[in-house]
Amino acid sequence: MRRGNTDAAHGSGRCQEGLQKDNWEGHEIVGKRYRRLKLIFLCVISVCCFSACGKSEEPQQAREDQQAEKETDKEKEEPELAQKQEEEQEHRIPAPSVSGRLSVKGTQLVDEQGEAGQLKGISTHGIAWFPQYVNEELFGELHREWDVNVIRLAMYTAESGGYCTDGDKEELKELLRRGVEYAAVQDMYVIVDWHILSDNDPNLHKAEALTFFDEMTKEFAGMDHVIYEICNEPNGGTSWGEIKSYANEVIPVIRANDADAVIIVGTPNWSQYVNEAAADPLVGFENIMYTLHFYAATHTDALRDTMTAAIDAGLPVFVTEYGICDASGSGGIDEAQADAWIQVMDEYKVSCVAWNLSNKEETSAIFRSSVDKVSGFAQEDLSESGSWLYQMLTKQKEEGSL
Ligand code: IDC
Repeated sequence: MRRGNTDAAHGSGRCQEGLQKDNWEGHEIVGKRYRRLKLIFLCVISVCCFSACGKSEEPQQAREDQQAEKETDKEKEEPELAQKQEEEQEHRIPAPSVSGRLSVKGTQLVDEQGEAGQLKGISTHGIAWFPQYVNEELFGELHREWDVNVIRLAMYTAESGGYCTDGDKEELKELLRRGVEYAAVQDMYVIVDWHILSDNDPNLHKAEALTFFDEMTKEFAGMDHVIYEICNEPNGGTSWGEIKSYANEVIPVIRANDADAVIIVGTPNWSQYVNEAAADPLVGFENIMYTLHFYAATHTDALRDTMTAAIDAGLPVFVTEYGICDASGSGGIDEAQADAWIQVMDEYKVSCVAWNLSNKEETSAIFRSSVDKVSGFAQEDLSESGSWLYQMLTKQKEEGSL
């Protein structure tokens, strides 16, 4: 307020001064001043007009820029959105960096946000026999190019080179450590599989299992991407009761070191009788899932029905091993049955892991037996099982390329 008044007073004083100079010189001075004032006035007006014009163009320009930006964003977002929708439709858990530690809610495997989803991946062959495929390049390639988000490390407990028979325990544990580390670096989940098979009953090597899981879970505690499978395939008449009694001893050992990692428990008859587990599940533990295995050329509707009935009855099922050939791991492929299995697993959001990551001369191996490389695979390096798996995982039904 005060400042305005002072300015006004100054202005009127200057005017009076100019009008008092009534002579030629005075006229001249007044004329000069008048011209100068006119010039200043014109300058001010043109500056104002110019800036006003500029200003009026600015929002227009900004609007156009914003629009263009929005359109580029939209263009960028559209494929991202489509991809997200596709993923949502597919129920795939992307990776540990996105989904964090997994847990079990009802019958479902869920991510850290509680969203249910599937893991899809590949199992190694016995790591004692095919250690060369436990390598970081290959794991990275499987994640990036095959959309694999889980690797299963199969460690046989019996057979030749088995952990509880004549295998080199330290070497085997070292392979597991490396596999767990490579999976972490390559942003995938990993299953540590105590692969009983010819040893039929997990109780046979229970003492060693207890020591092994105690040691491993101490080392891997706090690693969110590690999942434990405590007995691959009980068989040879091993009952659910016997498996339960083994699980009731092994699970507390794991829980003492890792309070909430997902633990997968095998079921009778080569992990097929999930109905028995559904009728009498383990009690008192969280984050437990139950194993079902199938080989599509052998196991068809009847086993699919057993699986869906068990899930419908409330059992969380994880298919930690399957093949699209017969149960020997060889023989012919049944693609129609394989597709029927995938369809029902997708429908029920059942996670699944294909057997096996090797070039062994058997149908279930995903690499051709003539191919010795251990990473950098191309389409022509894949066996029939490998091609099917690659196309299924990457959703390319036509000839895909690596
Ligand atoms: C098979 C391998 C084969 C190996 C054999 C050892 O493919 O090369 O000689 O084990 O006995 C399973 C088992 C899995 C089998 C697989 C195929 O979990 O170890 O691997 N299979 O027979 N259950 C059903 C089939």
